[in-house]
Amino acid sequence: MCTLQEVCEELCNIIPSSKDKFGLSIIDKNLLGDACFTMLDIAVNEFFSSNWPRCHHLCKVLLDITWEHLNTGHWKDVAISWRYTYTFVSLLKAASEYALYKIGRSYALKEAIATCDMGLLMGAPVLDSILTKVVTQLQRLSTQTTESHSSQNIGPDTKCSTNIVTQLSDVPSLTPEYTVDVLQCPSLQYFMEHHVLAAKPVVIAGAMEHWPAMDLKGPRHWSLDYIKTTAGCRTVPIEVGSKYTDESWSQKLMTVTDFINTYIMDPNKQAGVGYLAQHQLFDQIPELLEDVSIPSYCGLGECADVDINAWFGPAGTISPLHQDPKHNFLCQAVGEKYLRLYDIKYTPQLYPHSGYLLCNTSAVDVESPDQDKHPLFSAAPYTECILKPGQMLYLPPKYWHYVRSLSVSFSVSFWWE
Ligand SMILES: O=C(O)CCC(=O)C(=O)O
Repeated sequence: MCTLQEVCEELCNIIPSSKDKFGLSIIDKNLLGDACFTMLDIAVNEFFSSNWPRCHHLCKVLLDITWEHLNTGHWKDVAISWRYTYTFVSLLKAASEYALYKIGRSYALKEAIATCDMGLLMGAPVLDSILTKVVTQLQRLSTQTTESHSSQNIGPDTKCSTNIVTQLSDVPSLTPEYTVDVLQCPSLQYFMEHHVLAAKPVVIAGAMEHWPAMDLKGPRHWSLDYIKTTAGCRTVPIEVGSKYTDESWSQKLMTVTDFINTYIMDPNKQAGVGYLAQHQLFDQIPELLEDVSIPSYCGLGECADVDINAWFGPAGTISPLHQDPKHNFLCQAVGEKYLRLYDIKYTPQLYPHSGYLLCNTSAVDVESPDQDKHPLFSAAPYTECILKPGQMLYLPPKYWHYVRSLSVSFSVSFWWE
């Protein structure tokens, strides 16, 4: 038997201690309907009675029902109450799984971590982002268990750190007069005047040297072992296919370790190209945020919010020519990327897709354009660069950019306003 008190203590007492502190009142009862809300109410009662198998079973049913609502119509039209429900139920299910793990179901700890990740990916934050806190603690407990097992089995010194192999492939030759300027840590004032106000891209070098992720000898250097240890058991969305405009492109959920083994380590690319792209990994795993640093230039923005996204993948990932609404620093932590850039004034020569969803994306295959379909494209002036580790590219809002990785690569983008 594992009591509610034990579960709550091991999860750092962050789970509310009684039903009335649970905060279910933010859910619109009418929207959920009587049957669904009653089932949720019973699941909470079972949770507070430490009836783990029953609570777990009800949560599975509730997540199935909620999943249907989350996947009907456009994501932006999904009522927030369904997303709150998904988060609350994920929390109950993860805590029940932890209790089941404590009474002998050894795989249930991994399940609890995956349950929290699904809640983080599909739900909406409740109770002061409780799922992030719970999963951080579950991950800590899981790492302690793994470490105690591996020290029993192989001893502490047998672990070696696998640096990410960043061999380059298909490197394009750049035309010197088209290459983007590279500046060594310009002053804020110079950067503001010559790049932000002039809406002109620039590569900044020497401004990422203090990142723990970049410190080859430090404990937080982004080796494969480090990424697996810090994030390996976490579930993330992976884009599969060479680019998101292809018919065969799809998305799937997998753990970071499975992603690395399948798409980064396999030199034959049997599974095709997989890309952990535009994912708010640092919100999901706040520990990783300690490895990077928001570029000080973002302080020039009027709004303090900065959207941080991870872009981790093998050589050959392609982000088709597209534009984003905010200022961007694309920071290269591992490996190299080729970028082709077009000023917004050349938009008519770039053939944006028609239709709401892809109107920020060009229909042109930048490195192999179809002259018949897109005759104006080849005359559009552009600049280009190969972004190297430790360099960050500034992109003004709406500036068109095409990105192809030349090696295994990990970039972090900072979008600011
Ligand atoms: O690195 C990539 O593949 C794309 C990055 C990008 O489009 C961005 O940061 O806005």
